[in-house]
Amino acid sequence: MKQTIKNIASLLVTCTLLAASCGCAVKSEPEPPEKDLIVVGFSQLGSESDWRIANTQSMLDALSEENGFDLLFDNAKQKQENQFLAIRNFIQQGVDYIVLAPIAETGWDSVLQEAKDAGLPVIIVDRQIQVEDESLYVSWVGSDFLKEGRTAVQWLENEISLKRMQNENIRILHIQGTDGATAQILRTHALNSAVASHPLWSIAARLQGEFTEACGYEVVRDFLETGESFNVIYSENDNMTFGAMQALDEAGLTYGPDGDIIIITFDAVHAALEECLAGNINLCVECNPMHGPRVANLIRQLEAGETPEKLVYVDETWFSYRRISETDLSERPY
Ligand code: GZL
Ligand code: ZN
Repeated sequence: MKQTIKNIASLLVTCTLLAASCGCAVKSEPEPPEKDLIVVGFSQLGSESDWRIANTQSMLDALSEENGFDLLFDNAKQKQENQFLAIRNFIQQGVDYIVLAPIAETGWDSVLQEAKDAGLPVIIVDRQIQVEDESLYVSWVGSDFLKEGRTAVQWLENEISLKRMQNENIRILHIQGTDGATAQILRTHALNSAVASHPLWSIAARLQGEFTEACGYEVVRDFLETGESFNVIYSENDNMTFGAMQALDEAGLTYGPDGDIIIITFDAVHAALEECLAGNINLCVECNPMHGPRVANLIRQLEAGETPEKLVYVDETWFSYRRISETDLSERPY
């Protein structure tokens, strides 16, 4: 028995020496192969608003490595040509999917044809695109912007009767977002339809606020110098509203439930809900930026060979000064 043990021991020593000498030292077991991540190229249009920041965060959180994704992110800084560049880059890099948050509805046919020729599925988020060939994108995830606008004008109609203003002229200062963005097109359409069907409603002016606070401030400040009268602001996003409020303050004009001017705003980001709760904004219409989970699910459906819905609408609500509460703020993810 002893001899056997001695033989085994000397054999082990020999093996180890041999392995070490031929340089192929005995390693631990081989690393498991890198789990194959789904490579996604995401072209985000910019970082112009609180809404956009929340939208980007939602996408980064959902398309994370622990969720099985390798995300290539590009911020186009509000320039469509930068989105074209990003998409061509993603094609070159051989991503598995392209996700696009388009700055405007038009101009996408040729670059998305290149993605299609490369066999790359494209998912659109937020604003919509108008293309000749609808097969250039697999799915769109976003808001029903027309419903958002209709929510706002129906609320205004009701508020006017609650305030016994039915026989007063309603002069609306309309602050528009980026021209050609679906959010701008449809929130504007809802307002125009309402003005056309209410004889005492009119547009005092249409200002181009680009969905930014700085621009919102400048165009309202310049408008106030004209002395034109108005008693409602219909602002197509919260950041332009914040800029408008600063211009109103500087001009000594009052707004909100106890002021002379009714303020209606879109997005319902946290800071806007705080202003609504504080009695400075009358109505916040929600535009839900949390597209990340839906996009991740769409990609998983495609990975599983399923055909997802072409249009996936997110759920949205609204908050007025009459019904907003502290809990509304504490419960919200953005
Ligand atoms: C709406 C989105 C708009 C937001 C703005 O879905 O496209 O763009 O309302 C953002 O805040 O800039
Ligand atoms: Zn009506």
